[in-house]
Amino acid sequence: MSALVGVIMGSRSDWETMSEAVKILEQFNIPHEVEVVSAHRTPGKLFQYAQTAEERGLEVIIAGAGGAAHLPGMAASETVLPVLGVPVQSRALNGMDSLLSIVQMPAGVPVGTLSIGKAGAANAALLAASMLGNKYPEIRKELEAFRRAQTDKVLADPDPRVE
Ligand code: RP5
Repeated sequence: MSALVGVIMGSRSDWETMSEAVKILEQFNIPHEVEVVSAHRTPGKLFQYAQTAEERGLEVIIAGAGGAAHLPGMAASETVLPVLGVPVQSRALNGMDSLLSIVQMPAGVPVGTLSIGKAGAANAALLAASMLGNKYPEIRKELEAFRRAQTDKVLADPDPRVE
């Protein structure tokens, strides 16, 4: 099966964060592709990526970027596929710059913005699984099993004093 989720990021330096999304996609056996696509350094590639995403079979795009993080918004401007934005934790401003750049889209071109950093990346993949689960029952099953296991783990070990 061709990739259903496209994971893009502004720089190789974003990989440490975005690999958390890819781990979940792998765990759920969701076909995906991963690529560095920069809004500032490779704008032509970004437009081509977003313009061809749907015809190539992608159903969701996860885009992570840091600093002046235009990647998710610019990708969303060139496709009607859902775009999930992950604000990468920048060194200078701790990711507040990334968050505000991604979340404050003007009405008309939405980006589903997740939280800053690794938790946001993991949640972007879980949200992608949730969207795809409406159409692909096997992905829905993986997501349900993940949530069940998470709940069982907490319930099985409720005393925080015991290591
Ligand atoms: C953004 O600039 C990238 O998404 C990255 O988070 C940030 C810094 O990039 P590098 O200078 O580390 O390549 O475009």
